[in-house]
Amino acid sequence: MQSLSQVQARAAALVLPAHCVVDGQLVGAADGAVFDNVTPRDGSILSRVPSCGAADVDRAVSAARAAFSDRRWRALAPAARKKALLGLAELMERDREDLALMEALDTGKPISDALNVDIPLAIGTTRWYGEALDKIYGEVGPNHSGKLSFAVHEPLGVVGAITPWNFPLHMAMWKVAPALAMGNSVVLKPAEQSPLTAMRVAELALEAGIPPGVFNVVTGFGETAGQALSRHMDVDMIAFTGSGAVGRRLMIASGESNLKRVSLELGGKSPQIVFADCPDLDAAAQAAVWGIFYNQGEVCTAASRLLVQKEIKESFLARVIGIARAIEVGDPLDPATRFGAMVSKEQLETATRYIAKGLAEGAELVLGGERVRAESGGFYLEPTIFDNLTPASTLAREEVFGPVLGVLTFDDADEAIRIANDTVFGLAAGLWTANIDVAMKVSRALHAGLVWVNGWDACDITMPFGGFKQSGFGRDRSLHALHKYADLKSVTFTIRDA
Ligand code: TXE
Repeated sequence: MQSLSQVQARAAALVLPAHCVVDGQLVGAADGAVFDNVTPRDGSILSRVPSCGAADVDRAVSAARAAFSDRRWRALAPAARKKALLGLAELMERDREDLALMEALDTGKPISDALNVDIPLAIGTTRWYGEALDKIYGEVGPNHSGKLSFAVHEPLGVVGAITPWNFPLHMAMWKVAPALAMGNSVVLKPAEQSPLTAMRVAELALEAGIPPGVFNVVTGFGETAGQALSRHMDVDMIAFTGSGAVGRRLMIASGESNLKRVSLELGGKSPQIVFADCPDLDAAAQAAVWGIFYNQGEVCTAASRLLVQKEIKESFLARVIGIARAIEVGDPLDPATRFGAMVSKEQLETATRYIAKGLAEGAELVLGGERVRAESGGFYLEPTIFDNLTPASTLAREEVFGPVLGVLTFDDADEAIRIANDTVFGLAAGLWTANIDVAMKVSRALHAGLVWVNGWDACDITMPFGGFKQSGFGRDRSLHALHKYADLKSVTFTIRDA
């Protein structure tokens, strides 16, 4: 897929998945309801997708429960489960171009990102947890000789995963892969904006030999399918990535139903701090630009606040603007595009509202701010930069989840820490300095689950990912994520004299 015409030809020939996967069957909603799946590339209808409700969720949960109860997955030898997950990763690899096309069409992200970032990361996640699952040990307690205690990891049962649209398959596999690795059954409800890759991967899971009922996908809206899953009395856990508003509702739903476990990966207002002694201003400027504009700003760790030390502010901002100005907003299917469409009309309107608010509050618009390519029918917004924010500005406090960067300044490390931590969020933060003492002090003082020094978004599947404060709790990635999908059981033998 080297050129736009080649990609378009592939897209035209692509057979899109049209079904949910429940108990190993490809099914529609029980009442036949469907919704229009719109592509933000041009606003056209891409496909029609089952619009599931409570009855469909109930059916999927029953199938998942039956698969858990008869132990068709969890009782398999770890090597056999590992083989199935690695087999799934192989099939995703085989179909990576199709999956990447679905992702670009569903979300408006550039095909090159879908192909080179999203899908490889989803495959890598699946493989990593497949490889890890037979290396998880329990513990033996330090008992006296009359007792032998051990703690074992027991799968929870039925895990409901509710996932977002910004990295649809990648975020889904962050939850599905470790949940399956620990022996659970899963019901995945992908975001209504981007259901296609989840539907296809559930089909591939069957092909890979994961038994029917173990990995189910129900499509539909948050208010219907998502809510039914979150309130279901036979779901043991909800693993969620999305907005804080829905995160709150999930905790209430848990409290009002069966006290199911909840893990939340929510948004952020992540600061990137550039000190005057930054060791590589070019790299920092690239990171300032792509830290916010990658994936059209629709990233939970987006570096939406740029904090620059006063003495280099003008020169550094000029570099940042220079790089950002050269970004061309393009067709997601063009392999040359690095910046595509926003996921939906609603998301475009939200970002546009925030831009208007920034202007009304007196922030200085220094780049972008306009909708572009409107004639295509798609939802495109220019990379946008506001200078001279104050820590109290709306744009310094609320998550836009779009391509809008706000610039603030600081005098010294203490002020940078104060501004950076002055937020209800705590997902990611970064700093650029050549001074090891400053790097140590600031990295330890930042209230964030992820801190990057002299780089942005610089870690991988091996390290835990998740937030402090209102960015949520529970960790995706790394071995820690496996423990989220298991309970610890202590078993104690009393040893009698033989
Ligand atoms: O998210 P929602 P939306 C943030 C970001 C964005 C805002 C709104 O700030 O601007 O959220 O995006 C399901 N019960 N993030 O509206 O609604 C929904 O169907 C159960 C940050 O798309 O949170 C989808 O599958 N489920 C973020 C998922 O929740 C419900 C990624 C996320 O949708 C539900 C996405 C309900 N009542 C948005 N309502 C990140 N942290 O990366 C919705 N859902």
